[in-house]
Amino acid sequence: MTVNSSRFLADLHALRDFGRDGQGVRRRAFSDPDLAARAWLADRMAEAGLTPHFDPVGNLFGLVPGQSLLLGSHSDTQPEGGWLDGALGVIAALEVARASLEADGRAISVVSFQDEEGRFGALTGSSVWSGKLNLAAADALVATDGTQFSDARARLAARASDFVDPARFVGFLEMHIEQGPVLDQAGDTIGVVTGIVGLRQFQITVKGEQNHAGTTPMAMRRDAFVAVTRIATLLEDRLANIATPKTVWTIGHLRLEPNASSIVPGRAVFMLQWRDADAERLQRIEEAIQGVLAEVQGGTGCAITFERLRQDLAPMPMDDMMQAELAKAAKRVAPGQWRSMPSGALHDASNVAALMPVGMLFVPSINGISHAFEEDTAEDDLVIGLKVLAEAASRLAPL
Ligand code: HGY
Ligand code: MN
Ligand code: MN
Repeated sequence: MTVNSSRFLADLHALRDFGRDGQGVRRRAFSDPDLAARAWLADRMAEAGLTPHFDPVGNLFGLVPGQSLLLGSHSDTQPEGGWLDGALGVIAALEVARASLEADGRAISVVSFQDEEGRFGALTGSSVWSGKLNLAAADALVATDGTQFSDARARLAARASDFVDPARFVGFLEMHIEQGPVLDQAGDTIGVVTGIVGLRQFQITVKGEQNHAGTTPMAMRRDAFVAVTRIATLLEDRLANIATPKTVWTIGHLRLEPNASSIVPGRAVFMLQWRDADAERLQRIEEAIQGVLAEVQGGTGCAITFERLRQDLAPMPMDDMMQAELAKAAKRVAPGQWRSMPSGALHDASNVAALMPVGMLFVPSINGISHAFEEDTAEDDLVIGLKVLAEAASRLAPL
């Protein structure tokens, strides 16, 4: 098959316009731009000769009849997202499937999973499709903006059909930007992914005592924000002898109440997530975190509780045969410009790996930036990645 790189790039730039904000994109799951993007994608799938199929949770498939290889990623974004995170894998999949149909080639289907970026849960669309999260539990998920998943997905109810049977696919390939600095710093173009990290996340609530910022002596305060800062600082210390240089933990969402400059904050709610490639180390970190929470509770007099958010995402190795086919294609298309490497970011491939053989390939992120409007990749690298994906898919897909 021969992919059409200008058509691929034109579709990629067209998708960018749904929710565009300067160089980046705001296209949260089930937002207006997301629904408009999915409608446009469904039309492009139909024009390509694929059958568009929305499932009950907003996953959009472009199907060929019978058994096929599934290619895809996600088209929703972070609140401040880059234009390529997810979108690249969806449009690359569309171009490869389209080119294969034009060449009467092998059977390739396409998917854009919904809510990979976790407005509601974590990789919500592929979690439900893969059976890791049941629909009722997903429907109960509430976004930080108060929207409930059941209400959000109702926006696509008119187009929703049943869940696609995973048994119709022989495997899944996802092309994605690296979202980190490795390829960019090494001057490589292709990463063949060996495995995807695991992730755990707590929602932590700190209850102190709301009081007057002028009349409350420091020694009498139960300041929720002070407790949060102590937790963050102690984590550095307590995780130092557990973590490796690849272990990460992040406090990325914090609500301080009542969030007023003359009031000692009485309540804080924040998300703490941690990631590692080793399941046992994820557990040890969780135990250390619980120790830190107890210690800070004792030291500040604040009541500190936690709730595990998002179903656990275990570290997931990529299929050996898929890796071998991607490496073979990378060797031919980008000789001396490729490497095998782990993924520090999560991907729907983690969930799909529970159902079928899965492989992933990366292209570089300029300066390693992602989950930011500045996210970008050289177009030549995007096209090289497309060609590697096409070559591997043409060998893996059924006739
Ligand atoms: O957070 C992640 O790793 C993914 O980009 N949602
Ligand atoms: Mn992504
Ligand atoms: Mn992302």
